[in-house]
Amino acid sequence: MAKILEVLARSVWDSRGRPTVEAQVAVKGAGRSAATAVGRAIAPAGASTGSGEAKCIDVRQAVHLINTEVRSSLTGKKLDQESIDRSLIALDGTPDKSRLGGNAIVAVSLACAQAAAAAAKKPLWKHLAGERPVAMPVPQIQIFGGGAHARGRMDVQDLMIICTGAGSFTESLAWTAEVYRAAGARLAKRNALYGVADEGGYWPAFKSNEEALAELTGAISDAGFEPGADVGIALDIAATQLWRGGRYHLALDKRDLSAEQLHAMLLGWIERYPIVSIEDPFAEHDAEAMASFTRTAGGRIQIVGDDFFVTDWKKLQQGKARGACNAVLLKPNQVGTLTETLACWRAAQEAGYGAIVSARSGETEDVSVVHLAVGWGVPQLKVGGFSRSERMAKWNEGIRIEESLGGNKLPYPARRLFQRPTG
Ligand code: 2PG
Ligand code: MG
Repeated sequence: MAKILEVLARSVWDSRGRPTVEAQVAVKGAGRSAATAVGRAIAPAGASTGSGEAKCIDVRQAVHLINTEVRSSLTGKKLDQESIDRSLIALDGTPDKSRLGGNAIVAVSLACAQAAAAAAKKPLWKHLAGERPVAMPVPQIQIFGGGAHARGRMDVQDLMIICTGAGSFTESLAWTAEVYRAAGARLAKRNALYGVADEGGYWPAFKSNEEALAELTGAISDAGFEPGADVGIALDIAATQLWRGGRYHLALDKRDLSAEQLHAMLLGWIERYPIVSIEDPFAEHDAEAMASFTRTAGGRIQIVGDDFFVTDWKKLQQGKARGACNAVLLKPNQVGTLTETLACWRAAQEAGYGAIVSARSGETEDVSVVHLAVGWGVPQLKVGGFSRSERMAKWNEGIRIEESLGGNKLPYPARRLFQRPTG
């Protein structure tokens, strides 16, 4: 097994122009004549974060700690992901990763995986998959951005599409391009096009949250697709952000809703629009509302826990026991290490939950998340919208991976995952 020669870190810039941590790990393969290899990874950053997430620390401090403590602890160690991640957790020594920082830890953990793949002369997805056959994940792609990613211009954070009828990852992107263009044309016609939000979806000026759903459904039709059959809608309500004094505050709609009222509103939306997935429909602490909504709507649509699970396998098991959600968002920086992210994906499989590997609203050119989804066999991928190069770099990496697989892959899972019962 390869050994770690050096670990170093630097401060680089993310898609919001904020500093973030890049880690670089140099390794030497087994055997005297083995060459050295280098892996790099950059920590992303969320804007709508769950309170249970690994805590990020000041970037200068994180870089300093990697260049000192982490370097001396990992140099000379075997490049075994689980034991590296165990060392990082032990070295940090806190329950929320607040000493070394979630940002330092995720950058080092991922850079080690990239270094291992480079030493094996394989792309990361192949290094992770080994001999297992893989499928391409189904993208959730943002068309309109709101919430914390567009200064609260609309309350719902992500209005996304899932090309449920597409036959491949590459075809999903081609369909998305049509819908994205059609949505832009609709907004321009109404003078409601205000540029793009943090994740590359349009920053819209709608009069109500529901108007955004109607416009998105219209854009799907304008692009020549049948809403529901070809292209479905996925929402991230990010409801933790809406919680004010015991109610859900919808500023655009000038309404304060109880959990029961929000439940009824979402059911109405599911009736009227081709919604196939809703993420964080209730706040992170509102397990009862989440379970009740899952009982009512979970047979028809995907209900995803993001802030609600924070990629923590224990929280997922508790959620399963209460009947809350039927899918989980997997964000490596939410929990800190790759090993813990993988543990959550394994717990999801055991629980019969769906899963989506997700990027963050603050991103970079780092495309590792695409490789994690393919290599681990996670069936869905969410990396934001259809503009801004930190997003497009990831979609384009998926195209390259799909092309490299040729005929040697498992069936594309879109239709299997999202076939809605008819009638
Ligand atoms: C989310 C993510 C991505 P953030 O809530 O799912 O859309 O946002 O990275 O700001 O938490
Ligand atoms: Mg979310």
